[in-house]
Amino acid sequence: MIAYDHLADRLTGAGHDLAAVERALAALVIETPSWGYGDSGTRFAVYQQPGRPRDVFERLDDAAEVHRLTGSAGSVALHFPWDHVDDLGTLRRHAEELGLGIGATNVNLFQDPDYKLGSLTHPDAAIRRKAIDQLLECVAIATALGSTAQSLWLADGTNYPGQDDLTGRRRRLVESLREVYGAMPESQELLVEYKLFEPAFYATDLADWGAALLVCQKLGDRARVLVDLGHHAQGTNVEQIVALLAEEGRLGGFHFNNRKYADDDLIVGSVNPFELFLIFCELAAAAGPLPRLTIDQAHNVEAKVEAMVLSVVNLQEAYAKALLVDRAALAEAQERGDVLGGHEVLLDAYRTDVRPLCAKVRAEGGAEEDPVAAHRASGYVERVSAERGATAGVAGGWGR
Ligand code: RM4
Ligand code: MN
Ligand code: MN
Repeated sequence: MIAYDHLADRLTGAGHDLAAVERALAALVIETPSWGYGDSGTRFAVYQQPGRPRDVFERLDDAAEVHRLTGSAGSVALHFPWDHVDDLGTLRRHAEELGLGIGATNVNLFQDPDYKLGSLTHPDAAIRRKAIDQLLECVAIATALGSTAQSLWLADGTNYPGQDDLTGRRRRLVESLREVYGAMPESQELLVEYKLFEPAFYATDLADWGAALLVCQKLGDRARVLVDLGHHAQGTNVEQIVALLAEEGRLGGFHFNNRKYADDDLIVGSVNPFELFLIFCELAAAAGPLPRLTIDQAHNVEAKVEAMVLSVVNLQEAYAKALLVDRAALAEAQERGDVLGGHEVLLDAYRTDVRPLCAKVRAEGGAEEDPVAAHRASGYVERVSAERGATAGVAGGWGR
């Protein structure tokens, strides 16, 4: 606690309302992805990990462990049909018993062979019908589970100029989504994700935030854009996109991860922690509550629960630093036209070692001061490895 007391003295002395910062930090809710606990890999190989969950119930068990350690991961995003169960009531109860909420419902429109040339934009009306029906089924699943968001990422796109009509695909997309949006209950929002490329390599149907935003504006107020940190061109200023969407009231949320090259799904904050901090600076500055914050990482060689724990810790620290930005000093420097003054205000917050603060908030909330060390010492992986055994052919992710 010496480190905390020292930090608290310094921050209080600098005029920060430490209690308010701690309250905001304690209220942080991160959704972790069910698909991040199961098998995943690259197109070259899928490596099975010891203790890998065998079904969605065990994926939720792993998510509960991440929440127990960090205190901020109390919600789980699901992916269908990867998380398909015959009885949704049992799944909902299992989550409740673990103290978890159900986050966004994600639809998988990218693995059925029928979707090879697209789903909601497919040139064949019968395939579009199938994709729309699948989305409508997800709306019903979300309702049964008490989920308040449909999260949509489309793999739709073309590989060659001339393969399909770009305007036609756009029209089909809007028409398909209008039907889905029209069927969604008021309690659900539609999150529209975009991605520059992959699996399509010529033209992705929802390639950027502008394309996603236009669709949302056509649909209605409950359609908002979802920003995945791995889905932009190199060098894109993501925090500026965040500021713009927030200002327009169309920032639906995030898929957090980090990347070096493309959609690498690395631990959030591991490669570019400064970008993560700047994103949280925009979130902390925007009016209203935080948008939906979801981790979207499917790890290949990292230990999955530990990687998720570290991701949540990195998010907590980025948020804590953003809460420590001296907003008055920042505004004053900007007003003065002091180019480096504002920059230095941000750097001062970014360079603050917030680990003792985050540790204290976690401990007060019943979680762990050092979640990664506690996880390693807990024997969790060894225990679930013994319980779950090495089962081949487990569904629920890329490995299936
Ligand atoms: C995509 C995208 C989606 C996720 C799938 C598994 O690249 O990020 O959000 O559901 O991967
Ligand atoms: Mn994503
Ligand atoms: Mn992705």
